Amino acid sequence: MSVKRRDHSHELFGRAQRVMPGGVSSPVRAFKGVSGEPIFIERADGPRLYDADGNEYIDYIASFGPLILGHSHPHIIGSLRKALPRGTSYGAPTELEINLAEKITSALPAIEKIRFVNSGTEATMSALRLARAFAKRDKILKFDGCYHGHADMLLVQAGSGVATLGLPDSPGVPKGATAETLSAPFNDLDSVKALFDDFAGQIAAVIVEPVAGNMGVVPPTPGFLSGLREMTHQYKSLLIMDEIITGFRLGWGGAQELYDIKPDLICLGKIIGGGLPVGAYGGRAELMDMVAPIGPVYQAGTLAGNPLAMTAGIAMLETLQACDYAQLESRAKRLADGLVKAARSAGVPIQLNRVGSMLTPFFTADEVTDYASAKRSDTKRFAKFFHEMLNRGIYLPPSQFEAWFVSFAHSIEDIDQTLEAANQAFKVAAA
Ligand code: HOZ
Repeated sequence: MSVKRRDHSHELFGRAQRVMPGGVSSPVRAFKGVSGEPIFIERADGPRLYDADGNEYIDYIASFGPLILGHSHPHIIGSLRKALPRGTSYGAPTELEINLAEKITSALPAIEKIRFVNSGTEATMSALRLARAFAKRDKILKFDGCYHGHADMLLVQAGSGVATLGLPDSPGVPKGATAETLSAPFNDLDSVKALFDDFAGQIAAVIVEPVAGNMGVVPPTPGFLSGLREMTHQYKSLLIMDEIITGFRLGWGGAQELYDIKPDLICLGKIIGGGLPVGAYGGRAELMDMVAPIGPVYQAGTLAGNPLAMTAGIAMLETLQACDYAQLESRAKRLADGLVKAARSAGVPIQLNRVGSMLTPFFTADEVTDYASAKRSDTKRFAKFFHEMLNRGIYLPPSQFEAWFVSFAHSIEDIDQTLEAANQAFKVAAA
């Protein structure tokens, strides 16, 4: 499956750049983190993407996480086909919202009530507004390298595209917007404690990706999440888990079940929309009932609870509920183990971080436990590896600081084909 030419993609990129900044709708996709030009996709099926020149790739982006069943899953596409003739948006409630809300609340007991929004950015922004209103405090605490969307107050030491492009915290964000945002190193409870002591009675909430996925995959060290839970209780602050990536990916109960933590608020997105734009935040009824129209905390959206997104989300969760996450785990482990072996035999030092079906090979010999250690990776070598893989028909996230996602659609043959390519790619990257 070696890739031949990308003339049509090149032509499309030229057109795209004339009318869109960087030719893309979201920065990481522009390949700036690996140089070269983005590939324009025409269609996708199962674990595969097909580009505008007819080249085929085994995909490990999965739309940056949502497509845990692979592309164009028949139940999701079939449900959307049936839903389409009924209209695309009503600006009025539907039974679909109730059905999806019931599915989510039954899977995640910490969510008693949920509000649907259109993106992860909206989910975190709204959850933080609610937390501030509840706690009657203004400060929030996040972690370096975690990314919770692009709301002004959260663009502080952010991961994802900000890390990929090596940007300072964004111009255009007024100082006032981030003045109440504190940031601590991930996995560093002592720093969190110090901030709680320094800003006693001022921190409304701690927001965390339970498994960081936007500086590459960085698992929580044992005791980190439970330590956050204890400390937030002790200081009467809320714990917000951003499960936009991990929700329904690390298991039916997400990271909160895996690590046995009950957060106050949870942010969701990606998988719960089945590949359509969606976000959600939820938690205890006492908290959620502070949201308008019952309570005074305002938050709204024209396309929120969109019937097509709800339909795709329901179909996704219906299918996922019957899936065996152990199978996904074993495929991801096969890939991770094979990558370590291939890198070792090529003499390329890597640090492979993996939790379930999320993984990142960091191009460094040292352990990666936080943003500072992630940034010590050899991003030039990663870029070389990335292009060698791409030319062999393997589509990876175009950044050292994004997660690879294994889906239920990846077969053992797909994984082994990927490893064959990796064997060669590591050898070239070693040079
Ligand atoms: N923040 C997203 C990945 N972590 C970017 C998604 C995209 O570019 O599609």
